[in-house]
Amino acid sequence: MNFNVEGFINRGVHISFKPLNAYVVKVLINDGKGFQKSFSVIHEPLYENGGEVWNCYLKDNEIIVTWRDNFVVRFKVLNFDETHMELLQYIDRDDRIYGLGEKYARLNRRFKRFHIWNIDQPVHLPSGDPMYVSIPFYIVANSKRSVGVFIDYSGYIYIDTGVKYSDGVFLNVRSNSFVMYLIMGNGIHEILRSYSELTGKPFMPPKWAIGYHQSRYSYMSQDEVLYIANEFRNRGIPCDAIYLDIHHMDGFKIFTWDFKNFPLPEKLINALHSINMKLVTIIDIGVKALDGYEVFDNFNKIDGFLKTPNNELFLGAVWPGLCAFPDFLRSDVRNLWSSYIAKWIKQGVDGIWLDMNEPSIFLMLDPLKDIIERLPSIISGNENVGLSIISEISKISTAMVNKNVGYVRINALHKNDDGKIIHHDEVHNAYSLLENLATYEGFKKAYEDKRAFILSRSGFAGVQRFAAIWTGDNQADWGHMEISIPQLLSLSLSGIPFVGADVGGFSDDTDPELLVRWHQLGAFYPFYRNHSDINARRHEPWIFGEPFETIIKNAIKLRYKLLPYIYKLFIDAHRTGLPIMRALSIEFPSDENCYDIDDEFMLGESLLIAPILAPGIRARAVYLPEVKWFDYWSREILNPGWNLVKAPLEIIPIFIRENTAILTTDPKENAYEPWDPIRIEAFITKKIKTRIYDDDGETLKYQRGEYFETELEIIRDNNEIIVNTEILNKNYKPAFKNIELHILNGSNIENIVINGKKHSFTIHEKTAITKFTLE
Ligand code: MIG
Repeated sequence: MNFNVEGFINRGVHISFKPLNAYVVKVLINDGKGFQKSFSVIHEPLYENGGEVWNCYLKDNEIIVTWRDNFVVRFKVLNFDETHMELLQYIDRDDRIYGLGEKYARLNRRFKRFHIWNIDQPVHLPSGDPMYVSIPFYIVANSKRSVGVFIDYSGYIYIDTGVKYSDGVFLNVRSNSFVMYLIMGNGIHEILRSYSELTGKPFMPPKWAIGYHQSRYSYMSQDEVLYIANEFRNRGIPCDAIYLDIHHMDGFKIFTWDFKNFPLPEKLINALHSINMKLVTIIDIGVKALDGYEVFDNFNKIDGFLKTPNNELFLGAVWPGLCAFPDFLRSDVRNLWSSYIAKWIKQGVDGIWLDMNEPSIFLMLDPLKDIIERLPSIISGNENVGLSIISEISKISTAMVNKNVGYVRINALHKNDDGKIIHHDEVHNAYSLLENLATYEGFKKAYEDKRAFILSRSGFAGVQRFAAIWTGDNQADWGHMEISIPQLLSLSLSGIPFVGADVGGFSDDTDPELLVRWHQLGAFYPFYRNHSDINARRHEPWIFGEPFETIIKNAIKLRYKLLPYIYKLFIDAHRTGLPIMRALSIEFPSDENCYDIDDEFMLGESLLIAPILAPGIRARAVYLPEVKWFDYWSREILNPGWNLVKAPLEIIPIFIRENTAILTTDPKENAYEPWDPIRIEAFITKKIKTRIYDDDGETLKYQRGEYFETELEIIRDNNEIIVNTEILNKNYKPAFKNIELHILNGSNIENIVINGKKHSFTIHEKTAITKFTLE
């Protein structure tokens, strides 16, 4: 076997291979002039062994990698110079491509062109690429093998998945050297596990962060915030957090309060906490460039902002007017930022919402000056002056970039900790990642032992370590609700499990049916938040009255009912990097019918969700893979294949997979009140292995072993159920005392034995129910 090989191909491209373990091989590529170490997101160094499974070599300008003798990856180096490298990866006719983070595209990303470059993209359309989050990681998969490709480069990358070459992935990396990781494994699960070892495991959120959240751009005063929060309690609609958008600030200056409308922030926070409601406030990335504004002055004092090539402050217009941008590449800048975050949350603010962090700059000042200087020539002899000015200006804004443009350069300079000047071009996509890191550190500074909650719009590979991601400014549109599924599935397939889209739609006006259907779908998003734009009608759950309010309330309650199951998925994601929301194809890799399905999805391994995605629809076709499924509403058992399932307005079709169980509880008004009892709802024909997990839901004590975990094995032998439990860890005393076992297909059960003891049970509507406790 060959490893640690290196050599030259294509008249000067230098390649070296370094197998890191049995699943990951590192490929270093440069133009022959030496390797230039750039910013890297690689989190945990992988141990170096297991190279025996790899065979890497160079042949005819090609990079060839085999794994366990059979799986082959082939790349050809097409072109290169000191500014870029072009590669072609050969793929098979039946390959699909998954991943690439947040895109307006379906689950299978093949036959498209994408820009890897973070942009403020409120135009959610196929032509509106790129978007806020770009992840240069994709998985090529067919029924025989899957391979993950991760390019550890934070500058611009162009990826063409089948337009230029229909049997290839064409990559154009705008650098003369970069590192690529090839990840192999038996199936996508294994690949995602290695990817998360490379880029970092997802953070574990506090329990309240996985409840329902209410937001609006903006709740304009503390009275309004309290009114909304109290409405939830008065109406008995569960809710865990309320959000303050930019109007809580004084002139949109970050880390300030507008004391006119929010005169007593501390009182507001206490009042919210007294009704078990958390507060999340927005923080934009730009700092108003204003002498005398403390935040600006303090970053300036450490020379902590991005500079122009002339070594002046790099300035751009955002909400507060002209802003400067912290240089998060530097640890002293991150340190100052995290101190501000710490001070801010010490007031009692529970979570931080990071917006505009691509960074979004409406107009960049230097290029604007340049346009103004060139105006005479732009105008002279021009028939449509307005249009040509607008077209010039569109090039100096980092918002709303069209796919044909794809890339807007921010001509600014960073300095790293070694004092080296680094152009923003090289680290653009990592800018928000580093802001997230600094914000996360702020939480640690404020409360050493408390879990952080950050919601971020922009991100890069590795952002899962710090934040949840939402998909930005969607619209109150059925199509946008539908596309949210492949968007979130793809983020999940890119290592980021804690994801959601604005429920109800951000901009434009929602309607009752859309709001209902979106709440039903959102109940299964890992991140569940209702948010709306300043110009859109408001859409809190009660806004359209009955019957919609009750239906929405029930959707939210369904979420709270499922919290023990969802929380277990979060700890699994935290431990292993596995997604919470999963494409059917990763749960059923050998069922080819699933490959492109993205209007259904799995939540964990047990639940299949088939949302209603158009108005007036009261039934839908649902594809059920491979096994039998238990219809949660009709309580019937369905066969695999295509089924027509009823879906009146009150119902979102959901199904429990054969030989799995979900964990439920009685919904409370918030997510962290004790879950008691815990119900194991099992659809069993043979055998189930499952776990119950709990911890205090807010501290990091679980990292020191203070959690509760039990493994359960449930075996069915015709009319008999045998349960064996094994306590794996009980260093935390869970709140629940009672466990209920519900055998959903239990009409003929005659005997239930738990840990060797016979238990009495009742049968209610085909479900056999018994109670037990764990000692
Ligand atoms: O350009 O802060 O995506 O959620 O409400 C608009 C105002 C700026 C964009 C975010 C949106 C937020 C809004 N922000």
